[in-house]
Amino acid sequence: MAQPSSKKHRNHPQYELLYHPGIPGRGEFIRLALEAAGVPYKDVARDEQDGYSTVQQICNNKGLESTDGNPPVFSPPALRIPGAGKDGKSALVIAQTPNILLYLGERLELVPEDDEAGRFYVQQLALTALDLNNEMHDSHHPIAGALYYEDQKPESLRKSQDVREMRIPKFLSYFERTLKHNEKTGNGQGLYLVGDKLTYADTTVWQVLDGCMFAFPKEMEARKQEFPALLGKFYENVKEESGLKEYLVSKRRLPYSMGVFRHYPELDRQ
Ligand SMILES: N[C@@H](CCC(=O)N[C@@H](CS)C(=O)NCC(=O)O)C(=O)O
Repeated sequence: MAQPSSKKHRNHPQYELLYHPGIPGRGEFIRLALEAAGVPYKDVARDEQDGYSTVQQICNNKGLESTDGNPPVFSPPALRIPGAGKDGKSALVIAQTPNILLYLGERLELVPEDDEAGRFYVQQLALTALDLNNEMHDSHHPIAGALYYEDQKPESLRKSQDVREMRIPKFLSYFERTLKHNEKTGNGQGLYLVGDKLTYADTTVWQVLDGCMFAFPKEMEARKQEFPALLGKFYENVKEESGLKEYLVSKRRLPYSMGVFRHYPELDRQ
C-alpha cells in the first residue's frame, strides 16, 4: 500500500486507485494529488496480489456495471471509494481523470476553500493541462493507439513538429500568463497557479511539464528562456512541496516508459 506521510488520513476512506501497474500515465495525476495531500491510498494493480486483474475487471469489463452496482467504466484510471456508494456501504467508482480530480479536490483541500469560481478555475487549468497531455500522446501515436509507433513514424514526425512548434508554446504561454496573473491578483508568488497554496491545477500542470521534459528534453530546454517563470520557479517549487518531495524520490513514483510520455530522440527538436 502506498504510504505517504499521512497528515489527514484519519478523515479519509481508503481510496483505491485503479490503473495500469507499469507506467505513470494518467494515473499519475491522481497519485500526485493524493501524495501532495499526504493521504494514504491503495494503488490496486501494484499493491494487491492479482491487483491488475481486479483493475481490468472493474475498468475493462463488457458488462452493465463496473462493481458494487456502479455503471460501466470506459477505461482506467478510476477511483474506488469503499463505503461511499449510494447505500452507504458499497463502493463508489468514479472514472475520467479530471472527474476524479474534481471529486478529490475539496476532500484533499487542493482547491480554494469556499470558492465555487476558484474550484471551476482549478478544473479549467487541469483540463487544459490534460489537453496537452493528449497532444503529447498523439505525438507518437497520431494515427491509432492500437498500432505500433514504428508503423506510424512519418505521421509522428509531422505531428511532433506541430506539437513542439505550435502547441507546446501555446499551452506554456497560457500557463506562464496564468502564473503572472495570479502573482498580481491571488498572492501566488509565482509558486501557484490559483490562490496562495497548492491546488490540483499545480500538480496536474507540473506533471505534464515534467512529462514534456522527458519526451522532448531539447525542445523544453530551449523554451526555458521564453517561459522562465513556469519552467523555472514554478516547476522547481512544486517538486519541493511537502508530500511531493518525498514521493518523487520514492519507489512509488514510476519512471516514464511506454506510456503517454515517451522519449524518441527523432521526435525532439533537432
Ligand atoms: N479521458 C480519459 C482517458 C482514459 C484513457 O485513455 N486511458 C488509457 C490509459 S492511460 C486507456 O486505458 N485507454 C484505453 C482506450 O482508450 O482504449 C481520462 O482522462 O481518464
